[in-house]
Amino acid sequence: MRRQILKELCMHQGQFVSGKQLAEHSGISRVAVWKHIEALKAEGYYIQGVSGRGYRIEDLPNILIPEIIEKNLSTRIIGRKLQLFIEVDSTNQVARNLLRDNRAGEGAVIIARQQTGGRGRRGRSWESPVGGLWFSLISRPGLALPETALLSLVFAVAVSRALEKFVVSPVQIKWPNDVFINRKKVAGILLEMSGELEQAEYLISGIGINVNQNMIGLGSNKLKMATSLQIESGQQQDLNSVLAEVLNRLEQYYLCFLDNGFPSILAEFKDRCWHLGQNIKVEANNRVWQGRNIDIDESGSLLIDTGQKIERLTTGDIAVL
Ligand code: BT5
Repeated sequence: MRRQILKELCMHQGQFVSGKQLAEHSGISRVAVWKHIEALKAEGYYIQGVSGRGYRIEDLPNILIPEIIEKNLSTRIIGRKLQLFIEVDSTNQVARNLLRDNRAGEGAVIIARQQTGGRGRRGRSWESPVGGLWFSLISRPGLALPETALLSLVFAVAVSRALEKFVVSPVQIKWPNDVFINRKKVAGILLEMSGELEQAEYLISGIGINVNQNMIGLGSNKLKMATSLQIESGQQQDLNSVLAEVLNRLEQYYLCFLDNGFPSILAEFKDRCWHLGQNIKVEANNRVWQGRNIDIDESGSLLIDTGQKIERLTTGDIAVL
């Protein structure tokens, strides 16, 4: 019922909708409508109530409405089942719980307005306030684990391609899967999988995108190297449109990868990598390598020429020197 009221307010963006109309359309009393409105406000929605006029929703860009997202989807699999949560610890954890209970189908997407315990790679944390897109995609690509892991690079390309629609600057990638605009991180990807080496049982792809956070929202001191679509484009973006665009691109690249393999996407990956050809430092497994990043190969590995030999790395954190 609460979602129905929210949807009606969103459909009349910027206009007042009377309590009477909301009550009639939902089949409940006006007092019950008022109670739902109060609950929505407590969830963080900005709803203005003026006596004699009704209710009006503000700050529409930050409201996720599954029906609006679905309207903009051109996918067959990804996002056809969307589950929206107000607040969770981590959407990857919710996805894991759903899989444990056998309640998650292929292509299911779990989104949260905010996360209290958003996770990055290697135990790092991920800031996830209201205004960003925090979601996890469940899939079963039916590939061996090493091939499945390549999807983190594939998805970095898909997210970059999608975000390019909302900014003028190029959207670039830092290997293996960080998405950057003007050398600042706008999105991150965390892949979690389970299964046998020969075949992954399932894959949870957690994707976090900074959309409508400003410098303060990004916690300017804490995240000096972060940016958002709002900062880069100078305007707020509609979360529903951004998510739909991202899901459409994820499916496009996912299917291309399943049909043609990683080589079909590698050229675009390399084009978007701003550290290719540069001197870099890579930290992985408590070791540090330094040298020129000469290539990224068909297995998604990073090649660096250290001066003594060519090192081939499968994981690590890059800093450009
Ligand atoms: C990542 O880790 O970049 C993966 C982030 C994945 C987040 C999504 S949100 C939905 C799903 N549910 C989850 O719980 N997670 C996924 P990593 O490469 O380890 O980067 C983490 C580092 O990025 C942190 O140590 C910070 O320095 C920085 N960071 C944290 N929050 C950020 C933000 N919102 N924007 C940019 N940088 C951030």
